[in-house]
Amino acid sequence: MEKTDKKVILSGIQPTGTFTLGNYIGAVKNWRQLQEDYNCIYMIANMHAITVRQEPAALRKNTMDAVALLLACGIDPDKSVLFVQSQNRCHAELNWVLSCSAQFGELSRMTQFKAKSEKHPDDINAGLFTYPVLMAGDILLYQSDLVPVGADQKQHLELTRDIAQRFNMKYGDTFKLPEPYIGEVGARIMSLQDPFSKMSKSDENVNATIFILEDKDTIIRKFKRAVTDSETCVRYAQGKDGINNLMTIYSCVTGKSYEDIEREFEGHGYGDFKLAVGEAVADHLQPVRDEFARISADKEYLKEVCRKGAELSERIARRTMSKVYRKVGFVEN
Ligand code: ATP
Ligand code: LTN
Repeated sequence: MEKTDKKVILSGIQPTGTFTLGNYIGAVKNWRQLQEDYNCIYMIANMHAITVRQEPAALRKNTMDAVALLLACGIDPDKSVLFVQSQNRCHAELNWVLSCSAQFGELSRMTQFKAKSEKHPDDINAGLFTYPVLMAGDILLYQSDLVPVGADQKQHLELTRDIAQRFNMKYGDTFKLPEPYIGEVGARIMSLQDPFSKMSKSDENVNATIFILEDKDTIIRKFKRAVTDSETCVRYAQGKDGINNLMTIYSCVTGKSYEDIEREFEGHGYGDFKLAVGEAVADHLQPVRDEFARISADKEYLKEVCRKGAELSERIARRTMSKVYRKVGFVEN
């Protein structure tokens, strides 16, 4: 880490449960590859997670499981900085300063805020509203060049740039403006039960979501039940949202193009195709399951990874934080 000729990548994931195939394809799978060419910083966003109600013991367990899962997915703590957000206090500090630049109007326009407030009408807390400010701070603390996320986070990145630009105008050049890094294929994996909504950890219908630690039989069963259409031909086309989603998933885990897939299943029905997708996904995820079982048993190792990650990340973030405090006119300690 910290070779200055490489660009800086930062991304985060919330410890709100086992990762889904959407998280894996849309985010984590790319994170592993990016480690080779960039200075990567990956964060478990546990401060974001409490914007919706969490059971404390479950949050604690999910946080350590998320660290183990990222390691199992190939994030290497010797190549990247891997840390837990709450263990580096710069995130809370920058959040406050930036919240005095972010505008009520722009935060009101965030679609994730609208969706989550509809989903939790009894707990529309201020943290849910200012969630994107905390996220802007995560990114700006590391002077990040690129932020790999799924398509659902694009609006938050645009807001991050707006906040950074406004701060730079007001106080002088402080933050680098980050660019989103959104893969073309797989940026939005859809629910297996409703191809118009994204696959999500918190979907109430268990058949809608593939969790990456599920066993092969469960994965195949869920794919067999996936919603498709009334045709029988496997092809990527408008109006075939269910099949398009399955083709995207198959393409992401096998590396085959849509044309290859259409050719492979010419003359076959949806049943054969769904089975093939289920098998390919389960086989692709098998090493992750094995690694997770191995790594999550070693609690001391996990704690050590977190300790080292917290120290390294705070060392980098503190530089920006000191600059910010100076710029806004806070007196020095
Ligand atoms: P929740 O359902 O609890 O809101 P989530 O599944 O959206 O959570 P996050 O931790 O918010 O998960 O997101 C982690 C990363 O996974 C982000 O980069 C996000 O863009 C990406 N991601 C989430 N869902 C999908 C999806 N269905 N397809 C592609 N990428 C996704
Ligand atoms: N909100 C993000 C998680 C997240 C994040 C970040 C992603 C928190 N901080 C900083 C990229 C950069 C999500 O994926 N739902």
